[in-house]
Amino acid sequence: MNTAKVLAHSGPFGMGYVPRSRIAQFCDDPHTLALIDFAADGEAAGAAGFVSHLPQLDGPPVCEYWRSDEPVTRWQEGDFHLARTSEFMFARLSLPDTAAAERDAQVAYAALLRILREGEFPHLVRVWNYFPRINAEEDGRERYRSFCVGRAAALESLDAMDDARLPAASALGASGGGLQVYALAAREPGVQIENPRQVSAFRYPNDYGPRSPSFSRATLVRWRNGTHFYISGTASIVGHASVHQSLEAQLGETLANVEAVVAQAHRAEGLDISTPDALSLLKVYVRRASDAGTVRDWLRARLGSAVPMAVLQADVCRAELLVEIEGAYC
Ligand code: 3EB
Repeated sequence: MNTAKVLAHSGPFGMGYVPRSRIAQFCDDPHTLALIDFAADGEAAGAAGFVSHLPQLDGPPVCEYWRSDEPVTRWQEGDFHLARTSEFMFARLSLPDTAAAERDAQVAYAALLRILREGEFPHLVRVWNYFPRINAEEDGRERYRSFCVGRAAALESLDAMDDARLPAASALGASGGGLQVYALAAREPGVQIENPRQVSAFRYPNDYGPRSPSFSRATLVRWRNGTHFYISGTASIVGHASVHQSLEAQLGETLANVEAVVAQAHRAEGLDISTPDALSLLKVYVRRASDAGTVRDWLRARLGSAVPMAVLQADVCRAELLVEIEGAYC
């Protein structure tokens, strides 16, 4: 397989999807930064592999593959699996499943920040958060809202709650595992990009939970050899309100939001792409598995066939939302 082409990129690493049947060759390659198997039967073995419990719904099975130009140094610290190069650090953590979403988030973020600071990569630029039963009630509150409380408490206690430094993020409900967090961190902060169509999530009113979600809509990172752009999970939200009930209308609004954030980065920071069809990677989360084909066809009709895409089953963090899209340019 021509991974050079699959992972054509600028900056210190590339991201792409590779057929699951071909991952053996990457498992213990020192350039493999991350190998993410979405399915639960855990083929992504090797030091860099892990399973995200987000079943893939479209096409032949793929794994998400991150390849570093520099060989990575890998180690473990407590529950954390860590990898670094001279320029960035990648951390991941899986906790056991619990009935304590708030505490888990607090523990995970406090430990994550400490480890990143010790490693001298104190600035989170992109974070993924997955945990089961995200919309279920626990101690009288939706688990997602409790997660937001715990995350905010940890960031605050470590003096990392500066709005302008919050990373891009995704937070979705998985079909198994406990809290899983994986994160990319840098020596310098990324440039936060917000979406002019949406209220910043860190300013959501408390109708959506006692602590607003601690993330930015996107971050732009100027690495030594090129710029990356990381777009948070993006849904059918205008202002701070969820809009539309139908899948197609939600898709339209979601894509308009992704377009807006790419255009904003182009305008404000000179990102060299201005539309989402030029992204390097899209990940699409659908709540109902039966929507996968419709969503894929709808997106292909608008974005063409160039952008690599995977459609995964996941619960979006507001119960009324059916679809969420994240992306990266690298
Ligand atoms: C939203 O726009 C949809 O809590 O980390 C998207 C991305 C969402 C990240 C998070 C939540 C998070 O509010 C939900």
